[in-house]
Amino acid sequence: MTDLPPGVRYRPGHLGPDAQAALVEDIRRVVAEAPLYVPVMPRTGTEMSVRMTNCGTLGWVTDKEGGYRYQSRHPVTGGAWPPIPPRLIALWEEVADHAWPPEACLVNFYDEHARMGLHQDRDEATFDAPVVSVSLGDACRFRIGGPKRTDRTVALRLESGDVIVFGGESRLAFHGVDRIYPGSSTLLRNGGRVNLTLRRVTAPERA
Ligand code: MD3
Ligand code: FE
Repeated sequence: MTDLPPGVRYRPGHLGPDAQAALVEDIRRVVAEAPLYVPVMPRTGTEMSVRMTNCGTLGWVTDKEGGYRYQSRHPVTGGAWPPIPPRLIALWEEVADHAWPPEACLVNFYDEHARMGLHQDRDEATFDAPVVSVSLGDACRFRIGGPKRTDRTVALRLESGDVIVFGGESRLAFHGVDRIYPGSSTLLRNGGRVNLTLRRVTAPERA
């Protein structure tokens, strides 16, 4: 097995078929209220190939003028994000090993051509909490390295139902999605891959 960076807790097949199907129904309801939109890179205005939406009190968005940020409203509809479905809150409580609840759940949809370049997640005000990732639908080749862009990377095939927790020193690791494996899952009727990331965005205030 590939050696993963310290701080990564990989749980292949953590979600069984029924749990995966239930999450897909939850996400269909989220997307009905907060439609997938086309995120655009800061400054260049280049469209990303991944389609995105969010649930939670805060959602991650990007556009040409405003750049990468969290905000409480959908950039297209202007409505508040729908709440994080209870079964995702329960999953966080089960695997995150963190005292505070997630504030954001980013929903990434990949069609067969979509990918995500190597990047760090550092738009959050605290890195104390881990990021919890859930893969649904078609498999992908996921790549993760270290805290420097030039660090050696390892690739991993993520399958539907896999859950990964990125905590500790892996929280600032560079990572990306090289490719989707079309037709590798029948979970989504029209194919593609959904990735959910549960995150803490703000630092909890001290008592
Ligand atoms: C490691 N998403 O949304 S999930 C992202 O599959 C993102 O959609 C990918 O990278 C996807 O930012 C990868 C795995 C993941 C997510 C967040 C991380 C790995 C991470 C944050 C820190 C370190
Ligand atoms: Fe990321």
